[in-house]
Amino acid sequence: MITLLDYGAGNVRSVINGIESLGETVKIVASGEDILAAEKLVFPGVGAFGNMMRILQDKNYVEPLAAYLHSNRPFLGICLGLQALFEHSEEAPDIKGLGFLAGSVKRFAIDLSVPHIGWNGLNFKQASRIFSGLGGDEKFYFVHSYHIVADDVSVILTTTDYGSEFVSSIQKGNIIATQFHPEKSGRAGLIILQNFLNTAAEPSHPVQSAATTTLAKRIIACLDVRSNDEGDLVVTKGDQYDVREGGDVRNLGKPVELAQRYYAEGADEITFLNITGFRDFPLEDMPMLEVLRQTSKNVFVPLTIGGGIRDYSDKDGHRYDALEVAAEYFRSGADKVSIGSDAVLIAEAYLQTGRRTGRSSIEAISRVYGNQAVVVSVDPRRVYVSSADEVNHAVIETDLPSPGGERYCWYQCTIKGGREGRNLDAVTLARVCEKLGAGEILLNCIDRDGTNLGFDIELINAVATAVSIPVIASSGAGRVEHFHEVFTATEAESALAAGIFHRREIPIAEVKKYLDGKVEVRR
Ligand code: 1PR
Repeated sequence: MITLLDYGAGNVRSVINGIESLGETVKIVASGEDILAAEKLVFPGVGAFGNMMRILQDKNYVEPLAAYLHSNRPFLGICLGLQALFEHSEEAPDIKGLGFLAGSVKRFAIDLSVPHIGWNGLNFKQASRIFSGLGGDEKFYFVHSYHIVADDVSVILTTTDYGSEFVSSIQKGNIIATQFHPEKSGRAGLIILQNFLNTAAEPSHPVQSAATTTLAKRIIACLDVRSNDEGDLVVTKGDQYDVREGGDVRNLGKPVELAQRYYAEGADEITFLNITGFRDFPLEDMPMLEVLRQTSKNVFVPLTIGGGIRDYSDKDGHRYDALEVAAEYFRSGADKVSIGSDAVLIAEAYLQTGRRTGRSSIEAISRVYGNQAVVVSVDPRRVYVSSADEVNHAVIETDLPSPGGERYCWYQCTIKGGREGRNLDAVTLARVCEKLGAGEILLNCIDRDGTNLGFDIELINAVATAVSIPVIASSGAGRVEHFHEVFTATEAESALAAGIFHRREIPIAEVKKYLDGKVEVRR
């Protein structure tokens, strides 16, 4: 029996699913006594440091946790569950950590995208039982803006390189903690979980073959989901966002089955977009929540869900806020939520008043769950103009002039799945959303969607150079070379595709095989 400390701030379902997939049962902590009575305790910290410590204090968990740690019974901290062990964090300078280990938590001060999101390797500094069976070159999933600085270097198990070298796991006796998420790190992550559960596993000291670790470019499979006319939830796919063919919604398969297939084929992440979420209220859309629950049972890579994340009043006048919608998604197995239409409206309001309200979905969700949990999905369309100063938008000079010869364009944001164009450009939207707390930009392109013509490199460059958060390039992938192009001609951290994977035109493994040796990928 594994005791799991869930303080209600994120996706612990994946940790439970990971442990259960290894044949163990999980008991969720309901009181301080449960912590004191635990035989093996797992603490998956999610969200923001200050919020986490406040909840631990309010629930009177701090003392039992300290007592458990000092008893040296098996403990596995994950992500914030590692950071909590230290004295304080720059993320919440006035709030004390557990102080079990000397040191602090600092924000990345580097010239790279922050958060550090994605699959990176480990430099092994000493042996541990949790490494038993690893080869040394495996990559693990990270998502964080802060990292620990341990005063006592003897506790450091591994480091990882991202701009500079930071500590990615520690061990002191039976107290083990990782900055990466084993429950989101595919097969290699499950090996670590298994070794933690098996306290008799032999210590092992793998050796990484390269001198430093490198963050991999991510390949993301995207599933656009909606109900078809028969009422079945299906994966569909549009051509420039038109998902109907001969009047019917295109049906490319079942969401859970396809997600499982992409996990098995090596997808680094899976994104579900509930494409009619803007008109249906997601909390009434139980099938979509069920898709997440079922998928997260045996898909151990990050899951993002988008569609309909906004404040909402139902027909009886009951008001729900976006945070409640997101919370339900996280509880059902999502690691990140993606906000589309609402982000455009939020940015417009911000630009009008110049003020943050603190109440927008982006701000509210990032405050509780951390910036890394908030993706902004952008649905832009190219608009040509004849000169750079014709409009008050971020205009670029394009190598792809309009049929009429116009050499300038801007990218107009749309809402409601491309149905409504707004007076806002994608570059400004991305900048404002970063300021308000978004951790990642999912950059679609209506012109390229479903065309197989390749990613819109000009759009991606315009946005990626304007923000410091990671950008996911999306729309238009048709050949393996397109992935190479987007990773070498832009600063995109990941590339997302749908049609070529659904139609089995190019398997994910073939994309990775082509990129291997040219661009860092997870094998
Ligand atoms: O506005 O917060 O409710 O979110 C709705 C979400 O649904 C948004 O993220 C929006 O992008 C998405 N969406 C809405 N309508 C459509 C549609 O297709 N009619 N899907 C739609 C957009 C997602 C793309 C696609 C890539 C790759 N499609 O990410 O997967 O273009 O396709 P490809 O590789 O086949 O070219 P809200």
